[in-house]
Amino acid sequence: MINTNLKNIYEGILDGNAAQVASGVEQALADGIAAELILNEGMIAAMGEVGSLFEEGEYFVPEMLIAARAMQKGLEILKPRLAEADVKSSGKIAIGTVKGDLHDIGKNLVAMMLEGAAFEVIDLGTDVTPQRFIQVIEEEQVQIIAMSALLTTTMPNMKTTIDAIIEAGVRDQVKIMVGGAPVTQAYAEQIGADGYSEDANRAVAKARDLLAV
Ligand code: B1M
Repeated sequence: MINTNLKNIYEGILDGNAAQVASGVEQALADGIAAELILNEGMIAAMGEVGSLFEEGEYFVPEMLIAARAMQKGLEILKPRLAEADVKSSGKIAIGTVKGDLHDIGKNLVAMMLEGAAFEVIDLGTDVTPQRFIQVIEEEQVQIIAMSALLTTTMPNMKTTIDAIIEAGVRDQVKIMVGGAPVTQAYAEQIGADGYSEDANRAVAKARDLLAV
């Protein structure tokens, strides 16, 4: 840990202390630490540790939940710094966490970075049904459907959604991108997605790639 503020952010997330995370992020930005470093070294690293503590039986769902709230608080402050604000729209994307899955931090991060790269983003939230994805294709003429999943048990709902999109006859109207901790390039190919990315930055590059912008 290279800096006291990053340490405060990291520990604030582990303790679920949103106020400590907020002040840590503000102070780190004031000290000139790059937003991406704060995100990766302070916040994402801490959530990784929260996951490990959960696996080891040291943390339970309530601890994960308050850690997630503390991270969201920090992300709100970081958001304007992560967005590099282009003027021209790069394209229209609907993003959501698939049915049965309530994890939204990674999805929010991807949405934030896409907005920062001037994509118009429709955030469908969590636990998004295949029908909702189809509705947004039909009603909003989005160019990309972006799906996130954090659970091995909900990952198959990406395939269910793609199958439903094909069934609805709208598959050729959109590109489909997938991501989330258990998702891989091989899985994306297996279920017929057009693109996969392992993190939010690469999601922006992939979206640009898919729309050739
Ligand atoms: Co849960 N959870 N959780 N959880 N949770 C995990 C995912 C888990 C790995 C923890 C563990 O065991 N180590 C485990 C899953 C195991 C598995 O499936 N193999 C797990 C479990 C088991 C559960 C429950 C089942 C626990 C229970 O109830 N017994 C339950 C399920 C609820 C449900 O969804 N139905 C549950 C609940 C929760 C909370 C609600 C308490 C909370 C979520 C709060 C919220 O999101 N608002 C929570 C949390 C916080 C976690 C961990 C600790 C952190 C997740 C996170 O936010 N990471 C997680 C452990 C871990 O990940 N180490 C865990 C930070 C975030 C920035 O990373 O989301 O991976 P991530 O996003 C990354 C990339 O994946 C990528 O970009 C982001 C970074 O740049 N990415 C995309 C994500 N989406 C993308 C989409 C793209 C491209 C890239 O294109 C479309």
